[in-house]
Amino acid sequence: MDNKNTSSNSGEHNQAKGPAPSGDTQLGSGGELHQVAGGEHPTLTTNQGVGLSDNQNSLRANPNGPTLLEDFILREKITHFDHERIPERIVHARGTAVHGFFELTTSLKQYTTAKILTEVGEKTPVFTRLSTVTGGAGSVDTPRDVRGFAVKFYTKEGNWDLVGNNIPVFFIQDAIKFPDLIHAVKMEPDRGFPQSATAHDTFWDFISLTPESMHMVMWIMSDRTLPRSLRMMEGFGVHSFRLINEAGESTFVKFHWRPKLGLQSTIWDETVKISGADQDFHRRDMFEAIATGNFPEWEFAVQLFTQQEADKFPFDHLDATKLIPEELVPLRVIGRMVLDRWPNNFFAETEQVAYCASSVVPGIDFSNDPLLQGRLFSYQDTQLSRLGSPNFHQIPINAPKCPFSNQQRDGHMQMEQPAGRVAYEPNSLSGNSPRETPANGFHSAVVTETGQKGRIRAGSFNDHYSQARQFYLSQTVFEQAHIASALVFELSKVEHVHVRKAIVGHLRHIEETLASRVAEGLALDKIPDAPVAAAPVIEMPPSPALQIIGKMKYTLMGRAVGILITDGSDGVVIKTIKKAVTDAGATVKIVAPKVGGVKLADSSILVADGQLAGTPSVLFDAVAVILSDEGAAALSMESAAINFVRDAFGHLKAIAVDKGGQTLLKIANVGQDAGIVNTNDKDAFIIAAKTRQWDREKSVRTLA
Ligand code: HDE
Repeated sequence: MDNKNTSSNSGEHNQAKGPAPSGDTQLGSGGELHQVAGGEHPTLTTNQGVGLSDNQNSLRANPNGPTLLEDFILREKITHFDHERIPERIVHARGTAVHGFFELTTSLKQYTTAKILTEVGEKTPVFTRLSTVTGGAGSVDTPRDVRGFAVKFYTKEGNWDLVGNNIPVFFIQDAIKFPDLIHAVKMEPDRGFPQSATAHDTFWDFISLTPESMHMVMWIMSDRTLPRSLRMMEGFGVHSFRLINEAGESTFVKFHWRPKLGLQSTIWDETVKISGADQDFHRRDMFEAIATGNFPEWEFAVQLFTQQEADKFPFDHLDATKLIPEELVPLRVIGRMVLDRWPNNFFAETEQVAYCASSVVPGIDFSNDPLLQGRLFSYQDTQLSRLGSPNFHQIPINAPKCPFSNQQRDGHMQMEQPAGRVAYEPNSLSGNSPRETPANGFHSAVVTETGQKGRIRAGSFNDHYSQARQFYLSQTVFEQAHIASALVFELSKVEHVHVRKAIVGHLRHIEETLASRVAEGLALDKIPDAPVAAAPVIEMPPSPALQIIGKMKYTLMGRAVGILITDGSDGVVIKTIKKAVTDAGATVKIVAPKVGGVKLADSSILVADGQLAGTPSVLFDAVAVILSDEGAAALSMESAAINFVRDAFGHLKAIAVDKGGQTLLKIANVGQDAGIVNTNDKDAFIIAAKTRQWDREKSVRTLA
C-alpha cells in the first residue's frame, strides 16, 4: 500500500479530512471517538489502493442484519490480520535488535583478505539482535538463560553474520544433539510449562546424562545468565573460525565483544522480581538508551592462534564446550561496534532478520568444529521455514548493501524482475550477466582431511570437567555462592530425586566443596557417587577474566537511580541528588505514590516518572528516599514503599536517605552499613552506588 497516496476520498468516517487541530476529539457518525492529530493524512485504502469510506462498520444487510460476504474490505482486513504472525524462531524467539555500525581500528591484513577486517576507519553498517534462547516471542526478558548475540555486518563484500552468544562455550559438542537439548529445556510437552526456564526435570535429566555440558552448566548457573542490561553483556563467536590471507595461509580466530559499560548482572531474587515488574525490562532499557542518545558500544577483539599453538593447548579448541583462556591467548582489540538506531518497525526488521551462521565473506572461513558444521546447515533451513521463501534475502533487512546478482530465479514472493532471456551461467548470449571472479571470490581454506569416516567423537573431546573446575575456581567467593545457590534452586524444582543426585555426582568432579554445598542445600542424606569420567580432570590455572565482579566497571554510566518522594519532600535535596547522579552518567526516575506528582515542601509540583506500586526498586541500580515526616508516616503502612527499601537493601544496592527516608528504613527493619548514606553526602552516595554491597549479602540471605 502506498502511504503517499493522496487521491482524495472523503467519506463520512474517513479520518483523512486534512488538518485538524492537535488533540481534537471528533465524534464519528458510528458513535466512535476520533482523536485527531494535526497534519495532512493520506487516504486510507485497501491493499489494492481502493479508498475506504468507513473503517468502523462492516457491510450489513440492514442495521440489525447479518454481515454480507460481499464485504471485500472486511475480508481483506481480517484475512491479512489472520496471517500476521510467522512461525517464531524455535530458539531465540524473543529478541531485541538495533542498527549501528562497526569500525575497524586495527588491520588484520597479515591474516585475512576480508576488507571488513583490513580497512581501518571504515564504518560498516550492522544490525545486532540480542535474545533469550528458551522462551517464546512473548516471554519475559529476564529468565535465567543464555543470551544470543547476533551481528549482521553489511560488508562491501557481502553479508557476514557472526551469530554468537553471551557465553563463550556451549552445552554440546555435536550438532546432532541440539534438537534433544532444546526439547529438554523447552516447556515439557505434556503440560506446556515451564516457559523459559531451566529449572525443571527434563532439562536436568538431559544434562545429568550429558557430562560434556558441565562447563556450560557452570556458566548458566553463574550470574552471566542474569544480565543487568543487554548493553552490559559480553558476546562471543564461540567456535574457532579461520582467517585466510592473500597467500592463502589460514590462522584460527575466536571473536569477542566486550561492553564499554563493563559486565553487570542482577542477582537472582532481584531478577525474579524484575520479571514481574517489567516483562520488557531489557527491551525497554535498550529502547530508552537509544532514544536518549546513550548508544551502547562494544569493543571487538580476536584471539589468533596457529595449528601449532593449538596442538599445545591442554584441550581441543574445536570442541565448543571449551574456551581459550585469555591468559593463554590474549585478546587483541581490533574495532568497535556502536548501536545507535532503533528499527522503524519491529516485525519488518527484528522479526524478519535472518541470521545464517554460514554467511561469511572472502577471507573468513569455518573450522571443523562439529557444532559449527551443523549450524552451517541449520540456519538457512530454519529461515526457509520461518520466512517461507528462498527469497528471504530480498527482504530489506536481509539484503546485502553491496551489489548482488546471480542466476537464481523465481520462488515465492520474488520481488525482483530480472530482464533478458538468459538465466543460466555460463552463457554467450548476454553481454552483462554475472560471472565468477576467481581472484577475489570466496575461497575455502586449503586443508587436507585424512582418516576413517564414521560417527566417532574425537578422543580429544573427552575431558568434560577440567574447564568447568577452572571456571568455578576462578570466581570470587560471592560468585561461587551464587553458583551453588542457583544449583540448589534449580535442582529443588526437579521432582526426580535420582536426577538431583546425578547432578551432584557430576559436581564432585568439578569441586568437592561445590558438590557438598549443593548436597546440603538439597538436604541429600549422603553425597552421591561421582560418575566415571571419560578423561582425568586436569588442573588449570584460575582465569580472573571469567569473573563478572572482576570485570564490573566501577561506574554509574548507563545505570539508573530511582528517587522515592512524597508530598512535602525537600526539592533542593532531590535536585542535588539528581544532579550528582546525572553528572555521573546515570539516569534518574522520580517515584511517587501518584504519577501526577507531589507537592514539594516549597509548594511546587514535581511530576513523577513512575507510580510507586508499579515502579519497585528492582528497576534501579541504587535508590534515594527523600521524604517529609508526614510522607514517611503515610508510607509506613504501604507495602510497596516498605518493599522498595527492603528490596534495595536485599539486592545490595546503595540507598541515600534523609530524615524521612531513615524513618522508612526503620519501619522496614532495614539495617545500616556502608551502603546506606545520608542525602547530605551526595559524593558518598555516588561512590556507594557505583558498585554492589557484596559484603552485605551474608546478612540478608542464606546462600548455599
Ligand atoms: Fe543457534 N539457532 N543453533 N546457536 N542461534 C538459531 O536460527 C542451531 C548455537 C544462535 O537473533 C535458529 O534463525 C543449531 C550456538 C543465536 O535471529 C536455528 C545449533 C550459538 C540465534 C539455530 C545451534 C547459537 C540462533 C533458530 C547446534 C552461539 C538467534 C532461529 C549445532 C554460537 C539469531 C534462527 C537471531 C538461532 C540452530 C547452537 C547462537 C534453529 C542446530 C552454539 C544468537 O537455526
